[in-house]
Amino acid sequence: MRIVSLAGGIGGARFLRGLKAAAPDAEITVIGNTGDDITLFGLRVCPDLDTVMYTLGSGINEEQGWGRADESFTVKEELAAYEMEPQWFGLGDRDFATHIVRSQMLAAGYPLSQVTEALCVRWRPGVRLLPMSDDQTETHVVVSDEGGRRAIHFQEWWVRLRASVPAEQIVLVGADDARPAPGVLEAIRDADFVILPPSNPVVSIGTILQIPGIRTALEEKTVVGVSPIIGGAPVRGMADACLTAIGVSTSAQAVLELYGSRLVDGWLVAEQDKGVSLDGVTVEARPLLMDSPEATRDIAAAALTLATTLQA
Ligand code: FO1
Repeated sequence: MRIVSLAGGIGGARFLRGLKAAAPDAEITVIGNTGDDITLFGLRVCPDLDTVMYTLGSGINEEQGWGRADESFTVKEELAAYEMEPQWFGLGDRDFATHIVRSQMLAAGYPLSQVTEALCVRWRPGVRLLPMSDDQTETHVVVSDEGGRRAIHFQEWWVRLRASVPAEQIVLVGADDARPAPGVLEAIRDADFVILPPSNPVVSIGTILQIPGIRTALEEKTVVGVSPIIGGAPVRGMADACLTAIGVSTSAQAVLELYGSRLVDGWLVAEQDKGVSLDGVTVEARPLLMDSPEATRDIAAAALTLATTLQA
């Protein structure tokens, strides 16, 4: 069985762990969001790719859902001693090694997809991890505060401001000129079906869908999504702030309509959202809290069962 899954940050990576447990013999290709990527201290940081790689490779800081386990922050402290900015992004010593290897390979001319493949030789995530594109794109957020109206990097809005300042616009810079990374369209074409994890529908899944060609390719496939919103609130993260920024209400119904029935064939919602419906989409209600590996595996298994049913 060949499965393709679009993944963003913490929720997506955790869901993928359940997907692997639910389909241990499947060939899983993960198309990772790179809109969160940022260059810091001359190093290219790819948060969503690293979160998937570390989570599935058992190197993740489990409580945080990002960064490495058993971390130390000596380099970060030394950079702060030199009054280097930014100091609001927590890069750990072990994590720095990943960004040094990645930056060295990128500087040598390797595309991000080959760099990611090389990093995964060590981490062995048990899935094929592809960046959505080898072309550099970045999510920037337009805000107005005492500094006036300006665009800031998504990470500054997300980490330094904790999305406390309304995002007037969320823009994927470079989207129009970006091409799907090698293997992305082929993986979608060859997949038995596609699963959309409960990742952020705007800055993770939504970002991947903005790469020209990806949404069109997905519309040809059987796609089952898992709602990231339970009972009007995101389970984790700040998807509500992102949805508000694009004028979409924070509900399982609104996210399903955002994705649309051309893209999504099946939609898993939590029991309190069982009234959700959209023509052309099979909606199924079940517990959606990924509060244990078993619960996560069961949610992924339900998505696979629904996809198999719809495929028939
Ligand atoms: N998130 C935070 O809330 N605070 C941080 O200091 C932080 C550092 C960080 C370093 C490396 C990395 O891969 C991720 C990091 N994140 C941090 C998470 C990151 O902002 C999010 O994982 C994604 O960009 C959104 O899903």
